[in-house]
Amino acid sequence: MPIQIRKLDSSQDGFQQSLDTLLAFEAGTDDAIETSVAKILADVKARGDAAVLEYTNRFDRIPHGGAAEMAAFDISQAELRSALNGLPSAQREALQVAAQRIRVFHERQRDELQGFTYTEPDGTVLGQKITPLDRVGIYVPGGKAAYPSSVLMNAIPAHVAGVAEIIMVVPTPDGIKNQMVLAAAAIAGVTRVITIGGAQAVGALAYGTRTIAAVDKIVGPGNAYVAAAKRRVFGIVGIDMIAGPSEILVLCDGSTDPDWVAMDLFSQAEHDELAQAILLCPDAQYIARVEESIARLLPTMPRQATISTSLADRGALIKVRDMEEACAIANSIAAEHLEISADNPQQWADKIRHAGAMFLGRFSSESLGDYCCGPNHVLPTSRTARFSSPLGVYDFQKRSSIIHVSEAGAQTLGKVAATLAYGEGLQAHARSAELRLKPQ
Ligand code: HSO
Ligand code: ZN
Repeated sequence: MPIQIRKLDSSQDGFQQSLDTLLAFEAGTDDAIETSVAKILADVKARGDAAVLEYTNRFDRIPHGGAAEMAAFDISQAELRSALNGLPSAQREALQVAAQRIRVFHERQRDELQGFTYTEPDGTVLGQKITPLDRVGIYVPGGKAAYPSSVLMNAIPAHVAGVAEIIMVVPTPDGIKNQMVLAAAAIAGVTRVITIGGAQAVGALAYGTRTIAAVDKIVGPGNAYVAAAKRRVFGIVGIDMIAGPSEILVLCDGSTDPDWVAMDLFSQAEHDELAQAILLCPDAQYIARVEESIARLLPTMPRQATISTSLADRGALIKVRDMEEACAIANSIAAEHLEISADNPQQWADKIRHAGAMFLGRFSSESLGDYCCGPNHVLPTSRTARFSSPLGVYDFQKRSSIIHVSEAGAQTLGKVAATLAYGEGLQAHARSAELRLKPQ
């Protein structure tokens, strides 16, 4: 069966329009979901634990007639530890290596983000102080998209930032716990794990209940209900981002083993039917070889149904004039992940302004970054890399301005402030500044 993936050529008429159509993606808002999320949130706000209990027992089908107490949904630190110790040693060690590398990268990020002060000649001191958030909530999906790697990627930056309390929520439909997710929580420095999920968990974290303290920010991916709930509680708490489907853009000079490129495209396509995998290459013959690799390798993939839908609906193999043009197109796509599979990748990376993460050279497969290189795998999707950044330590910190005016400083600044305040018609402002002026 010939593989369905669209082929485009940048030199052909209508290319720009085809590209625009390919990239157009808007997460639809569903009225039914919005209505039900609004109701759940209001209920959790009004009735707290009782509502969380009811929704959890109903949606996650908790066995034995339903837990009667919120405490039954807590997973103890001892259980987290035993999940870690119970893993096959290869898995345990892989998680530990990944966690350590993610920690090292994020510690570097923290160290780059120090506050500052400076002193003016009259003794006035100005500065910026960085403080970690007090308490954050990490949402971890249950079921199909329960990724232990995402537990590490969300919790470690929070821990490195110095957040005192990291509360993880993870639904356990039918009471089934994902041991690797619990093990990742044990490694990442999560303070408390609660087996609740959905909009009710987001509500509990945002408003607080008798047994769950309200957090300051909620991060982590989730289904449409969780995304809708995060949007609604934004403002009461901070949120990270609303992540869209995964994307990979491979920019290849035509000399990488085509099987490698095909598998890299699959690696994101296998996440989701809506994921997007695109190749940009100046060599038409090479594109034909990648197509051949795709056709040969696809039937070997357990997730071939998801991959082929993703490739057929949202994928593309694009012939470009040259690598220069490939970079220009890559900038307009602003992909979540950009692989530059070429000799001397740095010369092309220098031209890239918009990408969530750049993978340089033929050996940097995106999958390595998804798990264990160290940089975060929570990245801006759906072209938002034009204005936003990977999840990082900075998402778990905030800044306060420091202003310490000397007596001499108050004399010069007082006159400036008073003049501007009178201009704005704000007498109290003006006089507050003037009271500190010494009589002439
Ligand atoms: N590629 C995903 C992250 C992930 N991959 C988790 C495997 N596990 C983010 O776009
Ligand atoms: Zn991935």
